[in-house]
Amino acid sequence: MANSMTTLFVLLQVIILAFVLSLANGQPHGLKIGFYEKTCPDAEAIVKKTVDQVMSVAPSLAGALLRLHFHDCFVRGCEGSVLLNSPTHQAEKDAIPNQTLRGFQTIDKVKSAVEKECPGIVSCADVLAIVARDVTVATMGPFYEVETGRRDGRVSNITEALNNLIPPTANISRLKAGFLQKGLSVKDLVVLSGGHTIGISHCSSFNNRLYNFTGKGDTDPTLDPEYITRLKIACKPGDQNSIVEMDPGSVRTFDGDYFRIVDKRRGLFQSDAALLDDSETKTYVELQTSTHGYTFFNDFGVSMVNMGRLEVLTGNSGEIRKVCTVVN
Ligand code: HEM
Ligand SMILES: *[C@@H]1O[C@H](CO)[C@@H](O)[C@H](O)[C@H]1NC(C)=O
Ligand SMILES: *[C@@H]1O[C@H](CO)[C@@H](O)[C@H](O)[C@H]1NC(C)=O
Ligand SMILES: *[C@@H]1O[C@H](CO)[C@@H](O)[C@H](O)[C@H]1NC(C)=O
Ligand SMILES: CC(=O)N[C@H]1CO[C@H](CO)[C@@H](O)[C@@H]1O
Repeated sequence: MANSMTTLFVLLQVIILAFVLSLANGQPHGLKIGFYEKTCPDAEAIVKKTVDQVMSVAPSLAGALLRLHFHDCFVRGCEGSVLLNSPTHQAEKDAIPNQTLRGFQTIDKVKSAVEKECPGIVSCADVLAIVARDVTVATMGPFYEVETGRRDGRVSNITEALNNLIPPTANISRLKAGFLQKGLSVKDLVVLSGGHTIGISHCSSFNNRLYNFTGKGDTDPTLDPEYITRLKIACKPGDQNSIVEMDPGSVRTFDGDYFRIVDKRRGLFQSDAALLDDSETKTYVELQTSTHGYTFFNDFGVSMVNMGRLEVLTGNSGEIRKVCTVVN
């Protein structure tokens, strides 16, 4: 009796030790680099090949594809729910912030290519994460290893998208709260905002800053007046649909320009300009404009991995969707 108690006790200690070690390894989320090494060794190569093909004919999709991973992760975690169609128009896709999402067909194309090689193995959530990295690299941004092993969710809810996606009108407290609520840091906020170095925006996302900022027909005083004049040419009053480049002139190059732009008070959204309203984010922005303090490329990979861990489904949770737009 005493003997078996001792055995049990030792066993318990071993289990606790193993658990503590697994935490120390930084893998409590259950993801790892090279998750498909044995089950689908070419998965990442197939994704990259398809992304490169798409980039060669439609380079303007780079930004859209990076943004999809962000919108996926912030609503219910990185589990592919942003991709689901809803016959009743109540899915995340149907929410206002998602009406400007693009690139869904590219994800379907990548997923089909992967399915052809290894049916039912690679999740749509992982496809989004790998594609986000590959478009970053394709636009000359940093390479970082993507952790994989995510599984796909079965729910997509319009209200959750509205509640979790931060609007471009957000001030710094709202931005910080939105990221902290997800377990991401203020540094992740400023670093990941640098994703706005590629891609476009519709006038609807910042029109208020140009024409009727406080309801008095005024402009946003924090936006460079010369830049306002330029933006007004591209975006007439009430214009929702025209598009502008967020990093004019290098919209297809992933570089550190974003921080120079924000520093010059030419960040397109209030949420970009807001990064100058907090000492930590402001210091980061300013450091990135100098050569000695430039760490953005490294930081971006780290923060993307952090974002890619949000509320992931692993093990036996969720499923591996066959087609990304519908649950199995
Ligand atoms: C911090 C909060 C954020 C806000 C408020 C925000 C807001 C926006 C808005 C309003 C647009 C323009 C949509 C349109 O009108 O077409 C946009 C585009 C974009 N965002 Fe963000 N964003 C945020 C964070 C991020 C993050 C974390 C990433 C990725 C790391 C990201 C990557 C992009 C990219 C690449 C585009 C260009 C999309 C395209 O070319 O279609 N954003 N964002
Ligand atoms: C969607 O999410 C909201 C907010 O969390 C919740 O109140 C609502 O019941 C959900 N809708 C469905 C259909 O599950
Ligand atoms: C920031 O925005 C939130 C709502 O999004 C508002 O409650 C808060 O008062 C604002 N803070 C400042 C300092 O303007
Ligand atoms: C500006 O906003 C105010 C208050 O919301 C509104 O009454 C007014 O009609 C708007 N002006 C224009 C030109 O849209
Ligand atoms: C990309 C996408 O699915 N956009 C949808 C956003 O929501 C509107 C309104 O529900 C739909 O018409 C769009 O197709």
